[in-house]
Amino acid sequence: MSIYKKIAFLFLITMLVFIAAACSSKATEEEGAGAASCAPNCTYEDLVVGFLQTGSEGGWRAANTASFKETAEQLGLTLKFYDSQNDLAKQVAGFQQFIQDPEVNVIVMSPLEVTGWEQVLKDAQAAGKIVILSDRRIDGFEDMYATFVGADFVEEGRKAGTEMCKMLEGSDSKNVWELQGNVGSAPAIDRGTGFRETAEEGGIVVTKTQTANWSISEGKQVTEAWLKETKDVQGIFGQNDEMAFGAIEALKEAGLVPAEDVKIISVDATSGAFQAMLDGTLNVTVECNPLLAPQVYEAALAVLNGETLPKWIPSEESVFYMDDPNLQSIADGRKY
Ligand code: GYE
Repeated sequence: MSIYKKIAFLFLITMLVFIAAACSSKATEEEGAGAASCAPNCTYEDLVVGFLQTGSEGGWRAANTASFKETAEQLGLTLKFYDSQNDLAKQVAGFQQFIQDPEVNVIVMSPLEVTGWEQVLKDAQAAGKIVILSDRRIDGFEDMYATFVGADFVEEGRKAGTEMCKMLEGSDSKNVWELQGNVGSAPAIDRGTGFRETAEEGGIVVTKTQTANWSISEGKQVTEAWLKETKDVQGIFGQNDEMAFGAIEALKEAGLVPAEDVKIISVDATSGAFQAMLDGTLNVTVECNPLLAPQVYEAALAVLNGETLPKWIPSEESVFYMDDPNLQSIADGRKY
């Protein structure tokens, strides 16, 4: 074969390789952040998940983090775990880090706040990264993430309001104090909205409300400060278990009997809440399920294989009561 024919042949082969490469990357771009080259037969081994956790603010978060780490191991997928230390700027920086990471094909985020995500979502889409929200929603930009796996926080608030109405039925005054989660977060905003929706129907007045950042110590400090002003309170709504535990301590030190003199409702239903109910200091806990990883990873694999999912995949939840005769056996059967 003449040298010219060899050159022409080599040139032809090179062109074909380039065209093939352009086609495949073009396919992924066209499908946007979705189907990977292994689609539709990707398996969990093909998943490399960059997970942006909020931080480590309590029992619920610890169970949620364990769910992601343990389930990743069980399924054989690669998990890159990023602790945002409850700092929004750190969470955004972690997001950018995963966008730059060529190995990561799915970014899962538990957003600290509902706003501030436009630019990184655009960058993730441009980089062909699949984005899934876990545990907490954001405001808008639904076309920029594949799905949200998590609870209906408004409904959790409604459940708490309904239970507080039942307990304060017949009470002359119905003054309730609310301990909120971190300002700007979906659970803090939505649980407050839902609680007022049903509580006000029962004549409840939320006379004091303030963030205690999901923590026992701040829940105690805030309640102590309020008790110095007045003891005219008939109920306390802790937007999570830890803040309610803080309020319980403050009430005891102020000589009031928690769950009797003042009715107390929390959200999460962690093992600590069951212990408080068994101790007779917490009346009701509204469950918020932290074991979200199996649903999140299932969604991630489906999108990696090119499927389109509903924008919200709700988690299953209940309500638990101090005066439930089966409380001990329920508590014994809990995973968190
Ligand atoms: O209720 C609280 C945690 O995002 C649902 O965050 C979660 C909340 C949970 O700090 O305990």
